[in-house]
Parts: sequence; structure tokens; C-alpha cells
Amino acid sequence: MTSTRVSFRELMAQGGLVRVAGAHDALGATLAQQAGFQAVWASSFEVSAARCLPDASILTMTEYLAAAADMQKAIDAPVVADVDTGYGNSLNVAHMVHEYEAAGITAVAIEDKVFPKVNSFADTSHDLLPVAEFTHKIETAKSAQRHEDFYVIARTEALINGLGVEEALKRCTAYADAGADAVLIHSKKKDEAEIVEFLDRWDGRAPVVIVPTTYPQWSAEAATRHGVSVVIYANQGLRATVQALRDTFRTIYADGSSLGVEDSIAPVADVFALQKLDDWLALDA
Ligand code: SPV
Ligand code: MG
Repeated sequence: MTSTRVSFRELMAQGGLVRVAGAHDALGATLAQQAGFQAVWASSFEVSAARCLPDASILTMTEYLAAAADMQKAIDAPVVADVDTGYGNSLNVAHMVHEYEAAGITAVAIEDKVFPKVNSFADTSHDLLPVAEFTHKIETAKSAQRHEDFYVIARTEALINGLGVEEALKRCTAYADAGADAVLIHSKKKDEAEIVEFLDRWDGRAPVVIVPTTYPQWSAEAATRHGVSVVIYANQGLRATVQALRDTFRTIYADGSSLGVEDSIAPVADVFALQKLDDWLALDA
């Protein structure tokens, strides 16, 4: 029931800023694509939050893959799978690449934290692997891939760890030289200053991906001007869901009826359309 799929590499080759929205299931992925996003981020934060578990390497690769595969099955746009640290050492990374590729995922992002990792915004330590160990993971991922198209994004948590722009540049240079198709520079600062400094000093040897969660004032247009290739809105959908469900349930419970929310919730027919009910009924006609 889906039309032609575009790989993430093909999308990147089209040029221009690629805008990506985070999701944790097929419904969120579908709504992101319908809103116009060119790709969907299978966020480890969202997938674990959907189970009310912390984003702390608690779910297994199989569970994250099942969520990413559900999303990819539902949409034509490529899923970029957040694969945390690659779920272990280099051999775990190789297995991850084989399994994600087999599920039709065309891009993954691996981060340079030590396994088990904790979400970047958690107030805890964020220890990094030595550069050589992480470049080995990148090299292993690239030699494990079976399709030329498969796209590996190397994410550094150097700024999250407080190591500064110099260390982030050193790491991203090494990751690109090890074969990463793009680098992801993450920051938890409330302004974009350290990201801008990174971009101004980056020599362009690989495309740059950003996740402007804590600096939402920095627009896609400004990011493009500074040379960003991909912007990921990683968790706004999840946070909208939390607030919408909370408000809706509280109102219905307090009012003793759902009348007060009827105008602000999607009609059942809207959900039928997302389920492609008519296509399914036609199959059985
Ligand atoms: C995620 O969405 O799981 C990410 C981005 O890795 S962040 O939560 O900002 O670390
Ligand atoms: Mg994550």
C-alpha cells in the first residue's frame, strides 16, 4: 500500500536542508511525514518513553529495531534510526547494521558514549569512548553494511560532556575520516553559540546534523546559513502527546463527559484515514 521509498542517502543527494521529526511508532511517523518532514527520527528517548522506561540502554536492540521497523513499514520517507551506542562493542554494531538493513532501514546514528548510555539531557555523567574505539565502531559499521546506500551518522557527545568545541571538532574529523557519512553535533546549551562556533570551524568534510531541542529559537533558515545539512526535531511530538493526553483525560474526568474536548480531538474518521481503512476494505471487496 506504500509507494516508492527513498533512501536517506538519496534524500541527502537532493540537496537543501533535510528536516526530520522524531517519533516512536507508525502513527507518529505517518503524521510527521504528512506534515512535510522528509525523514523520521526513530528516537531512543521516544521509544523508551512510550514504554515509560528511561532512555538508558534498558530496552534491547531488538525492541528499538521493532519500533523503527514499524515506522519504516508505515511511511515512504526514510527512517533515521537512533541506535544509541550501537548496543555494545564493534561486533554488536556489525550485528545492528545487518539487522537494521534487513528491516529496510537506510540510515542509523551511532553515538560515542560508553555503553550503557543515558539520555543526553539527564543530569548524570556522559562518559565518552576513546576516539580510536569509536572510529573502530564506525569502520566496522561501514564494512558490515551490505548495501552501498546505507548511511551511518556518527554522533559526538563531546559538548554534552562539557569537553568543548575543540574536542568535538577533533572527534568529528576522526569519525568522518573513519568513513562516517555525516556527523551529528549535539548540545544541551540554551543558546546556539557553541553549535555556531563548531559550524564556523568545521571544514565541511562531512555533512552536519543538529538536534536543536534546548535552543529552539535557532531556526532552520539560520541553521542552513551556517552550513547545517540535517535538522532533527527529536522529541517535540512526544512532548505534545504527553500534554494533549494529560489535558484531555483530566478534562473528561473532571467534567464527567467528553463533550468539553470533542472540538479539540481528532474525529474518528480522521483515525480511519490514518489506518487506511478504505484501502483495506477495498482489498476484501
Ligand atoms: C533521542 O531523541 O533519543 C536523542 C536525541 O538521542 S536526545 O534525546 O536529545 O538525546
Ligand atoms: Mg537517543
